[in-house]
Formats: sequence, C-alpha cells, structure tokens
Amino acid sequence: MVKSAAGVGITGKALERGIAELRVWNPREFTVDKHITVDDRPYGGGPGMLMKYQPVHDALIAAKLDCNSLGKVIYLSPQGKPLTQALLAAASKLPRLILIAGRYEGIDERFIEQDCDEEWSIGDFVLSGGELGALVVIDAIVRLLPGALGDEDSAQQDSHVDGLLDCPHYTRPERVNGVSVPEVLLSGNHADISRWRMKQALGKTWQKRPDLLQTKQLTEEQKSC
Ligand code: 9WO
Repeated sequence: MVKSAAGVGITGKALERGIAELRVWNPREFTVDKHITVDDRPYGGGPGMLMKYQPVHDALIAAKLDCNSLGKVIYLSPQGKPLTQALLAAASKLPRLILIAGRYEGIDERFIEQDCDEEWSIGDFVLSGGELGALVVIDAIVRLLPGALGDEDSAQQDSHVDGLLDCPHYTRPERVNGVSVPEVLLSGNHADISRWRMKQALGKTWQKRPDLLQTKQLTEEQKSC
C-alpha cells in the first residue's frame, strides 16, 4: 500500500530519480510462530486486538540495521503531536525517518515508550491503520527535498509556508460563467500583483482560519496590506 501510493506523481518521480529512497518492512515477516501472529488480546479485556511487541520490535531492528541505525523513529497515531508545515520542513532536513504504521486498536505501549522517538498525528480522526498517516508524511516531506519539484521556488510559495493560507489562483479563459479574472493579475505590474496576493492570503486566513493569525507575527509589509 505504501510503496504503490508513494510510487505515483511527485513522490514517484523523486523516488525514480533517487532524490529520496523508500523501504518497507512487514511485521508479519518477523513473527516466530507457525501462525504468523502479529496481534494479541488486550490485558484488562475489551474488544479488539493489539499489535504484539515482538514482531514490530524485530521489524524495527531490521529497518535500523538497513539504515546504519540512523533515523528518528516516529509512530503515527491520533495521540501524536499535531503535524504542521514547520515540523515537516524540519524533518525534511534529517537524513532518514523510520515511520511506524500500526493496525488493529494500537500497539503495545512499551513499543511506543521504548522504541519510538516521537508520536505524530495528521489530524483529530481515526483511520483503520497508520499507513495513510505515514503516506501523508512521506508526500509532504519528499516534495520539500531539493529537486523534487520542477520549479525550485514552488515549495517556497506554498500555502502554509508563511503561516498563511494560499491566495486565489486563476488560469485561462479570462471569463468563466460570468466571472472575470481580477484586473490586477492582467496588469503586468508585479509589485501590485504581489501586494494583491498578500492581501488575499491575509483575508482568506482571517475568514477561514483566524486561529492561524492568533500566534503569527505579521511583517511590516503584511500589516500594510
Ligand atoms: C481503533 C479502535 C477500535 C475500537 C475502539 C477504539 C479504537 N481505537 C482504534 C485506533 O486508534 N486504532 C489505531 C489505528 C491504532 C494505531 C493505528 N491506527 C491509526 C492511526 N488510526 N489513525 C491513525 C492516525 C495516524 C496519524 N494521524 C491520525 C490518525
């Protein structure tokens, strides 16, 4: 699932070009019993199953051996630290990441405590496994790596890079269902265009995500918009 989803688009191209490398380990291949058991019942009772310590631990040891034990170990779960662009940008500078995707109702707590460095969340919701969380992290980080995007500036111009939402974008034709492209974008005046975009980004953020403005220090240029 992780290999195939990461194999398309920008991440796929980056992997092909050797800008990033992706390896996967299946805990099932590290089981020691004849029934290849990765799950067990929770102590204390209750519904559902948990991932056993030993197979995920041994899979992680194998991953670390392959990486010369470098690399932060990150468990994806709804209990984790909320992911932000800033956190991902910092992580994109590390040489390696080991992402742990759980299944069932979770992993034995001792694995999270003893084997993982951090716990990250992609949002306040529950998935059926951590793989989609890991894929979100992979996608968001790989596109930040030098050379991953065609245009070197595009990652710098992203929505959220500046802590603001993106401004609106328009392409041809000039009119769609009676709505015209804002005049300033046709003016060719790059200073005006830049100011308009900043003002739009500030307005959109104020309307849709006022929480982002609570903590943000605006630049003099932004205040003047
Ligand atoms: C399943 C479940 C079923 C019945 C009652 C409680 C339950 N909790 C869970 C649960 O949290 N399962 C998780 C599934 C176990 C760890 C991997 N899974 C997961 C990761 N779901 N959602 C994520 C996740 C990862 C990153 N950011 C947001 C969500």
